[in-house]
Amino acid sequence: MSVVGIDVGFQNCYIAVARSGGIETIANEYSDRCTPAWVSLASKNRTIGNAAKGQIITNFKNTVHGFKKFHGRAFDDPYVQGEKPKLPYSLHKLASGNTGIKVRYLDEDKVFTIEQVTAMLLTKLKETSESALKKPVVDCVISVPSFFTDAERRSVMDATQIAGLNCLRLINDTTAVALAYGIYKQDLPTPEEKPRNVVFVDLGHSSFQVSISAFNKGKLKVLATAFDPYLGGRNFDEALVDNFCEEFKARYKLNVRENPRAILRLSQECEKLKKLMSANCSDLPINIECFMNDIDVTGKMNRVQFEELCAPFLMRVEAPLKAVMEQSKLSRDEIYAVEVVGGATRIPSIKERISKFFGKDVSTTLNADEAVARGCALQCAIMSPAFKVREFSITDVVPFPITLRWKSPTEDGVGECEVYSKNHAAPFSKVITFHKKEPFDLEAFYSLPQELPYPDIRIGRFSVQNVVPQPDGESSKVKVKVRINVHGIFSVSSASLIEKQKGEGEDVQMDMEPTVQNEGRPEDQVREIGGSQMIVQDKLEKERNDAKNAVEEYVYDLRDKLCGIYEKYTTEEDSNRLTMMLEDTENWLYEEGEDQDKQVYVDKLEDLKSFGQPIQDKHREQEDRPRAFEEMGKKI
Ligand code: ATP
Ligand code: K
Ligand code: MG
Repeated sequence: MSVVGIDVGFQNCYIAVARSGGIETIANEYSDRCTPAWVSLASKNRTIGNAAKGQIITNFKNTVHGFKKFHGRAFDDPYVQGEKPKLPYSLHKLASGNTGIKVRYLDEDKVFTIEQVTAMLLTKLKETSESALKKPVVDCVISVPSFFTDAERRSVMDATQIAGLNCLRLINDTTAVALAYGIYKQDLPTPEEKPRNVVFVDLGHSSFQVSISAFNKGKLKVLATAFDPYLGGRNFDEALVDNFCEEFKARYKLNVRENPRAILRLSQECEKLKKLMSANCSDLPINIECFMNDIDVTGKMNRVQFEELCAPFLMRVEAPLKAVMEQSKLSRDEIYAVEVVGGATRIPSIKERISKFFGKDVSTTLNADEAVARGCALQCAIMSPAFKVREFSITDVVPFPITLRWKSPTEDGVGECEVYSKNHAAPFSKVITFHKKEPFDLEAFYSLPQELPYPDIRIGRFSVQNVVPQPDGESSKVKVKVRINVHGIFSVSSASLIEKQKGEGEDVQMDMEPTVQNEGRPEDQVREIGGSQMIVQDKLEKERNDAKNAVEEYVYDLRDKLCGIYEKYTTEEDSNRLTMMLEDTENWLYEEGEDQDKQVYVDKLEDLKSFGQPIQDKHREQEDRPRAFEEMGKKI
């Protein structure tokens, strides 16, 4: 069993694994511990992660990034509609009403579901963990933002399935961080003592999350969470981009907005500038050569200007901090520490605002980039029977209150009740008792639309069938079990009819499977292209490329040697003929040989080798001869 934790960020993904030495964050094939959440589709293959990010300028229409918050969202959702004009790739409304992504892949127009795109990314992260652990990886724990709703979580779970992963738990980002913080702490209060309350703040590229956890030895309980699902480092990049677009328009008469490539390059430079600004107060330059119409552009900005420009975003930092404190009912002096993670907490004025609000310095004892992944791996280790790790119990919370409404065809009584209040403990099962004479429907939805990150309040519909009256014609008692599971997903998990027995007899319980009728998410849209087909395609493309490279390498190698070490083993005439052949092959590789099937390259290489090999053999024979003598000489 594998112990792997994955932080799937809006921008950056990290993987932590358990090895004998403990939890370790691992690097990908670029020796980079961060794998960008980018997927690039092309006419021959897909590239994912660092390589995909490298395609952004050349293949921008088919290079997909910033898709994390399309999970479970309707295409008509205001957020999706707001993102659409900013993206270099196209979005597409799926038959289900959900958001799909439209690209050219294998020379065809293709629409991928968001689950498929995330599955591609997860496949890459799976491979990276497999090469680090040198064994297959299936079991893992994956992080999601604490404000992810049922639909978003189900969508992420579908993606893990397509990628062939078995996600043991979807854990909230800030809860993973709390685990990474608490599990090794030796000095936590005993269970009888007052808990230690710690605030965790995660400001990533796309979102802002805050939570308060109460720690005692061996356990953590999340008290409250709050968030601004739309505040992140990207807002600061966008503010800089807007600023320079205007400036370049005025100074260079360039309409940058009309040129997606230019916008992408400017975004990259603005992000760099933003990061530099975290360490410098003075004027910092931005220079882009041949930006548009062969014009080089330059600009500059200092921190004061930056903060002024970003004031509307900086102002939004306080609200979630306030909200989380109010919900926890703690006073500021009951807060032991404020731990900050997430790349964007490096912005000095963000830190200042957090620290000012709590009246204490923020702590940066956790690794700002890797804490979430480490927490995920720790959770996976706890759940794995194969791995010994300190006992640690985690109680999380429900982010949004959930209401259940019931309806029968004829019996009057449409009723509803809130089954989970905000910050209710999770995971958690509840049994609700109904008195019914006939089958009935249950509908679960979020009670407070204004708190949700999107307008769709639906969670699911469930029907409870086979309900009949008691023999005496009275209503039957029906017990329905509802659950928020370890992933934070709601379900009606079982239903049973209690049959009253006459006289002294015990009541008899009859179990019934409630039928799930989840609307808005047809199962079939998820799996129309399995991940494995694409993996095979990638593998074929890699083999094809390798075969082509082998021809190229052979050409260069043999040409070098013909005027070097092979010179005395061939006649001038043969050597000239072969050199000509190599030159032809080289030209061919750039022309019609540029894009051939693997077998064509294999044959070509064989062909060249039939001329090269005899020379190479002769050379080896000569080289080996004196050595053979030497060895014999030694024996004698
Ligand atoms: P999310 O948590 O929203 O899904 P993520 O996990 O991908 O996103 P992080 O990796 O935590 O996000 O943070 C990335 C953000 O942090 C980017 O906006 C990046 O520009 C920003 N960032 C990283 N380093 C710095 C720095 N030194 N100064 C300012 N911003 C920084
Ligand atoms: K991250
Ligand atoms: Mg993050």
